[in-house]
Amino acid sequence: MADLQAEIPTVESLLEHAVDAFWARFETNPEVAACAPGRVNLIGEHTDYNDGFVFPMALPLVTVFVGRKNGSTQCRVETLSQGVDAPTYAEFPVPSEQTALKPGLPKWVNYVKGVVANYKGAVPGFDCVLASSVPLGGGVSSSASLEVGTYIFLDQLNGAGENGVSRKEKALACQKAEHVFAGAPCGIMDQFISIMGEEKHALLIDCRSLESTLVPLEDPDVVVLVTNSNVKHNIEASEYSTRRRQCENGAKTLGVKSLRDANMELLQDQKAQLDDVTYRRARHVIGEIGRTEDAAQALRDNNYKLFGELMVQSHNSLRDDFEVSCPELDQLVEAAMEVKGVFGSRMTGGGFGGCTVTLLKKDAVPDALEHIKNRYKGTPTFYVCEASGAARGLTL
Ligand code: GAF
Repeated sequence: MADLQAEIPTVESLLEHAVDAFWARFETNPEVAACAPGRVNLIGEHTDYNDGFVFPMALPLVTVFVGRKNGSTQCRVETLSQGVDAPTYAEFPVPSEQTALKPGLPKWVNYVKGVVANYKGAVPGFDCVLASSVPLGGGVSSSASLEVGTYIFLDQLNGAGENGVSRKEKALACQKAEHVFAGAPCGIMDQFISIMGEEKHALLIDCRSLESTLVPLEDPDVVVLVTNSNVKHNIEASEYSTRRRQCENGAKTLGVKSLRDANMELLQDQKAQLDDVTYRRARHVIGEIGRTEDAAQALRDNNYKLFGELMVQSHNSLRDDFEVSCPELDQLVEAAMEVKGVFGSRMTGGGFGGCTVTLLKKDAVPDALEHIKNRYKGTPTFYVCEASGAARGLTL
């Protein structure tokens, strides 16, 4: 049933909305525009901060920026996103030796401010309006799309081009912004895919070397379904830091730099040295890194059956060993797996709410949506997504 799918606004319609709001707020027209996508991770969860592999794709859900230099030393930003903390308009000074930027309120502007503070180049005073179709708190990287979009918007203000700074460096600057200005000790996956993704491809990222490989994802008979549980349990932030610490402790006890350097043999050998929780955290990460490489190969081989099996193994491991799932995500995955034509399904992102990702035959979509909607106790939102393009400047 096609109408169960959420409509994904086009970049053009978001742009139009932002331009109208810019005029209403600043009584002039914007001169530059940029956008950056959210992402869905197909497999490879909680592996990025363990130097492992991840396998995300960029989504057609994006954050759009329009604006212009304002000739002052102030950055003035309005968001059109629903559900952010008030006020939706904020100002802060261009950073200088005298004025270092600090995080504050409203929270949403910290992502913009953090990137301004970490931008590799001169930041002019600017006026800006942003509009987003990436669901907030949905586990599909609304924050990374905000950060990366800010970076590319600043590039556009400065006359576009790469400005001698590589896309990887930009991703790292955005990750730092999130660490320092949002207090979230995230890995590199979300910023990296937002700035490096490509249409019709998933991206296998080695989070140690930051080398990445594009893998085609364009079979007309197979689709990626993102299902938002529309719940967010607020233990996520503290649990994320706890998981990072547990992984670091596990690696230390195993005598390796990071869990990327461990394997199942070493883990079994050293089992007696680890408490049960650390053992299970390490087992998830070691298994998940292997599954991610295998899944990328399965996709290259068009072996969707194997890919789907790896997705389910990933979900079970995140649920039982890493303990970052929740009843809502488990229910969505179980319901999806009951539908004929579904290859695999799993939670995606940090966990404790947000979205699941499901790989299925295109002609199974109507049954899948109907069945999941009926089985899920909450209200899901469905997005049938194609792998989409990276952050970029837009023409007004
Ligand atoms: C969040 C983080 F931001 C990512 O870096 C990653 O660790 C993910 O959770 C879990 O795989 O999205």
